Amino acid sequence: MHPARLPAGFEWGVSTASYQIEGAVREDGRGASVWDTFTARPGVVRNGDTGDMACDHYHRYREDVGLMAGLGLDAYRFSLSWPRILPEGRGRVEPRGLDFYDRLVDELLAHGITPTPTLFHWDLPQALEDEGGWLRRETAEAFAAYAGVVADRLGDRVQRWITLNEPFVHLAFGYAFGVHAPGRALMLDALPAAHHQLLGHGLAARELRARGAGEVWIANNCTPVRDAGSPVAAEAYDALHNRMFNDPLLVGSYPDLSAYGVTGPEWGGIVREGDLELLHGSLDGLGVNYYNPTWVTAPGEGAGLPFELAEPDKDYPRTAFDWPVVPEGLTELLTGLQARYGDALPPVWITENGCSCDDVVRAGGVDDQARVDYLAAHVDAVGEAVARGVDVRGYFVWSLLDNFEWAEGYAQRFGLVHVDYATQRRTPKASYHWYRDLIASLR
Ligand code: GBH
Repeated sequence: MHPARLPAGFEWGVSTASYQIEGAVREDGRGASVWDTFTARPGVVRNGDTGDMACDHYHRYREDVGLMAGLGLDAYRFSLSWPRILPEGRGRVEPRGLDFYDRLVDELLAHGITPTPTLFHWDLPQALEDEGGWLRRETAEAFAAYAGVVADRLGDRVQRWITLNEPFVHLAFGYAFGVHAPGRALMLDALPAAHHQLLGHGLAARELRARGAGEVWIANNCTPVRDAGSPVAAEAYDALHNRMFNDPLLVGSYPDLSAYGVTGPEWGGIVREGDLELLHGSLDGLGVNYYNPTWVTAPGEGAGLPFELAEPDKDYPRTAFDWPVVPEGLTELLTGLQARYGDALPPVWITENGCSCDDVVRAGGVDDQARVDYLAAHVDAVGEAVARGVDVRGYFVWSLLDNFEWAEGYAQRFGLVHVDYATQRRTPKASYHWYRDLIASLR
């Protein structure tokens, strides 16, 4: 650890997302989301798990904020369930949905924790999906109206907003491969969902700013790309995963995908006049979600994509999810962003980082030494990036609690706090105590 390398005022946080923790999916007038629909389909989520109950955070948020206070956190990143607030996606507002987030924000502020809400973490109102979801421009407009409704209610106490979580992962898993909701397998025909999400970000940023709502960030999943046999394929992957979601916001253009035989979102009038101007410069902060690098090689015959994912070149340790553990990848990622975007790169927050482990539950507590090692090494990697001149302002662990891990259901656990789903009992793990001590040692 090199805590001295982290600037004064560096923020420590944790992240969660609405569908993954809240439960209460049919309470207080909440409308259905695409994840309610998707999890009702047989065979798409491990063990048939759903978010119906999840961590029951909707009813236990006070206890959960207490756990955050015990960590000594500066900030909490959570997401708002759009269909709790607008059950049909637009139009009629459900006041009980807004009331929940109002209470949560007040509880956080009472403990000195800065609320850092994300407006969209993948749980689109089903009513909007029925109209075509993010494949349609109208969804971006509905998103902006939703942002305005939320800012009108919370903007007096919330001063930073994250518009979208990982538009790349939502595009790829939800629309291109169909392993997440809404379960569409459109491959490259999914690309309009990239632009419409980003447009939603831009339109929402405008609504937020019109209400004097403080800072606007996005949380992009970023990965350093490693060439495992084809430099062109590696470049193509970097363009699709990273640059497609950072370039329009930071330099005002999409990467040239035609170089890789891909028709970009410019195609067929998806990107309209004025869109790129709206996106360019729309960020006050860049949220970076980092898990691991990606190894890429040339596509096989008829693959339909300009790359193929490859195995790592070395025997890296693996998480319980089998993801390679490569902390230096985070330093490489951050210095790479700085090198690519220079002065156009706003301050960066690591808005997610963490791992799933084979936690050992004992009478006296939960042993998750692998998570402690993972987090310590990644915090150190952030320190190294700061030492090399990258303006990183904070670090959020994914996640506070074990929770609904999308297609893996409850099988993968990412929490600093163990959740016994049968009783909803929360038990802080060794990593919780480690994080608390780290934060305290840097005060
Ligand atoms: C995030 O997505 C989400 O924002 C969050 O909701 C989720 O719970 C959390 O991370 C944990 O999954 O095939 O070995 O190269 C993360 C997106 C996409 C990151 C898959 C890691 C592949 C690892 N992830 N990726 S590997």
